[in-house]
Amino acid sequence: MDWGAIDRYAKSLIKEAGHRIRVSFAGKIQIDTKADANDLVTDIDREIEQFFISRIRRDFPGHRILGEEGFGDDVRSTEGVVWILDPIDGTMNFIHQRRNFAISLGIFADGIGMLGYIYDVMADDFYHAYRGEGAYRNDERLPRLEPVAVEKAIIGINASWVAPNRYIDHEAVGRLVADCRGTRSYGSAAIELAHVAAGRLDAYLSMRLAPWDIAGGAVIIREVGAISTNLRGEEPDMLSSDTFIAARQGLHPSILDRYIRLKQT
Ligand code: 2AM
Ligand code: CA
Ligand code: CA
Ligand code: CA
Repeated sequence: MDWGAIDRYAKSLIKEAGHRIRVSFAGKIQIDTKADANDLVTDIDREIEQFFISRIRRDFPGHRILGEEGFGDDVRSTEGVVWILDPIDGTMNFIHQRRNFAISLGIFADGIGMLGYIYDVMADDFYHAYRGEGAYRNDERLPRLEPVAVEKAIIGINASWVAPNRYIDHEAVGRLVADCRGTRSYGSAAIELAHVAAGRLDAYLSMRLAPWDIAGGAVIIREVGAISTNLRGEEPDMLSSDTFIAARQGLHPSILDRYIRLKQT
């Protein structure tokens, strides 16, 4: 497999998709809901996914595509090359803020993350990684992350964690929020993972993420020595949704051991 050629192809495809998204703001965007009233999708999410899929199918007919909006393949195994795509991660930000959303793509071979991309479209920040070859922001190498203690960590976490919820003991997480240096919430899993990779966040936690939310970011953060797992400490599975944490080494076990009490769901 010529991963260098696939890497160049994926980068130019993502840049073109980003351009299409920016242009879309000139027209009217149609907003629909999915599972509930706050689960939003637009015609642009669908168009961008279809744009990727038509190109990848034309140029890499042996590869499969797993995309959030469902235009790709019915992927039930990790065999072969699988492109895992979120055409717009942070759709609510896309609609309400017109910024703070990203294109996220991970390219996996037999379940191993080979290439990862996060494109913060409006900031024009492009993050990429090639397994074993390091992670980059706008072609500048990101340094390996040093360990940090909870007391000095900035943690990406949604406010819903500290209200009673069905996934975790919110009082234990409340102690994490109190003990750490500060918390942030950006509304795009991909952008939060890019911040972890770049050292602007020390950890990011989510109660429920899908493979397309994390596929690109997982490849990128691994290259700077950070760890991503579910909240049981297991490697993320690229075929189903689960809880999620990405953090620097050292911080990852201390958060899970000291502050995360999962409910039986
Ligand atoms: P989306 O914008 O692509 O839907 C918001 O906090 C983050 O969670 C975004 O990355 C968003 O991705 C993701 N998200 C929203 N609803 C989700 C769901 N039901 N399952 C998994 N991830 C979700
Ligand atoms: Ca969505
Ligand atoms: Ca997403
Ligand atoms: Ca999405």
